[in-house]
Amino acid sequence: MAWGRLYASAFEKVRTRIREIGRVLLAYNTNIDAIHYLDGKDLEERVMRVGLEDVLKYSEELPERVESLPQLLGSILWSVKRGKAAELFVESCSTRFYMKRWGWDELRMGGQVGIMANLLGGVYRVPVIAHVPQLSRLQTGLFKEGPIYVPTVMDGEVKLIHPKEFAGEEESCIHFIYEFPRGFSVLDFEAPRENRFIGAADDYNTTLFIRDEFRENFEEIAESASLAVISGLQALTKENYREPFEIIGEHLEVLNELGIPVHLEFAFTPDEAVRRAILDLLGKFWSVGLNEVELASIMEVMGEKGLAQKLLAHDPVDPIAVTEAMLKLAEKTGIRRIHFHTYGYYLALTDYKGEFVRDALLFAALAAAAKAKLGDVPSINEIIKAMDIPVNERAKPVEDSLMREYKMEKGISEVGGYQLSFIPTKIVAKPKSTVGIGDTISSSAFIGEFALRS
Ligand code: 8BR
Ligand code: 8BR
Ligand code: GLC
Repeated sequence: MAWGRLYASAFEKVRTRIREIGRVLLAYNTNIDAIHYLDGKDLEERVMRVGLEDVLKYSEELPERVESLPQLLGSILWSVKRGKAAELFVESCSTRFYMKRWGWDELRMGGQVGIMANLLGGVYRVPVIAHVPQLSRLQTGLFKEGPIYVPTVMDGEVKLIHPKEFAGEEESCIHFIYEFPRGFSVLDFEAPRENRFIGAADDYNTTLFIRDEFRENFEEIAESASLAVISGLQALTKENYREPFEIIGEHLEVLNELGIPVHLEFAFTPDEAVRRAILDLLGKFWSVGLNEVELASIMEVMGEKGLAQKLLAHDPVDPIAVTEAMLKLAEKTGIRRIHFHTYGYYLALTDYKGEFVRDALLFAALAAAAKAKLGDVPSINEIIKAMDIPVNERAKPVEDSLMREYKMEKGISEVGGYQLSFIPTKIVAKPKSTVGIGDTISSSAFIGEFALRS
């Protein structure tokens, strides 16, 4: 398959049309990511000072939340040991203070909304309205220039302003991101792949706090949008999810009445009750974006344990199992588009047809490669440069298997009345960091698709 040519033409098509899609509404989670690239010797010394035995306990099993230093350091080791991501709420003030003093190498825009706002508004120049739970100086300073707006109420009227123009001074919601490369070693552990542990010193996004301006004027704010992306449900628990879910349900009703397609960015949601509640809500979304761990976690609450296991059994993930799972999810919920991404390839299942679905995935893979390489997507030019990264060889057997099973041609086939679109991605050999690549992929593909429809 001549993927190089398809990549080049998809990019050109999306680029020339991307500004025509109108405004995108982004809600709800925005925070500050304080990125700390771990140093093995430093981490080891800290573990010893806090007490090896206490720390190791948590490297075996994650605590539910971080309330002490052994829990913080143990959770970091849990991630390193497995090469897996994890994110926990940090409750204790003294641990938050410890993380602050430990420091960071870089402050970056964080949260699905923040990352997407900077990418869509700051790079693609697509106007966005973002929900930012707390507008501190530090937070507003991380927004790029461009058509990025937050609603504010002045003299009883809703006004859209760039976050940097926000006059107040609110709290900083800081997520400490402890990143490590593949092969990173500490004590007896060696990381099988690059990843991160996130400690969230944040009382707003973690409970899905929604600002008054948004709650009281949602209809008016939504009316000016043509697309919406919702995210930030992942940190809720069975104790606190009911109230925010009621508001989200109301917001979805407004968006659906206005005919605005809504994408849900599904991040890893440890609480099963919350996952079930999300599943019940999925039918109100046009589209959902997720990775293999997230798809498996949904299959589990749907009672599809065997399929869930299959999704986690192979590397690269078996695309036939993924397709089966996507079909089950689409049929159960009625959602129109499911976008699956994993290391090496993406799949999209849609109840509509056309090459534009695949082309939007290709565009997204270029943006993802730029994000992996630099940690941020600074400009469209950096996305063009990603064209030079070769298409990933690991995806070849995946493509062969889809061609055999579903007679796929040029990345497109028909399965059970749906269109299945596939692309092999570009993989950056030494990524700068791992956080936020998923958001870059999902938002680029979703809005890219609508750019190509317009
Ligand atoms: P990646 O490592 O491929 O990014 O996949 C997400 C992983 O995050 C899953 O394997 C899941 O185990 C882990 N994870 C996250 Br995120 N938060 C977690 C949590 N609070 N508890 C357990 N695992 C978590
Ligand atoms: P999640 O955090 O939602 O799992 O998204 C991460 C996605 O980033 C993966 O599914 C994979 O497609 C992509 N990715 C990763 Br991880 N490392 C990458 C790399 N080095 N180059 C390009 N894409 C990468
Ligand atoms: C989660 C984290 C946030 C990070 C984002 C990246 O929302 O809480 O810190 O920036 O994921 O995807």
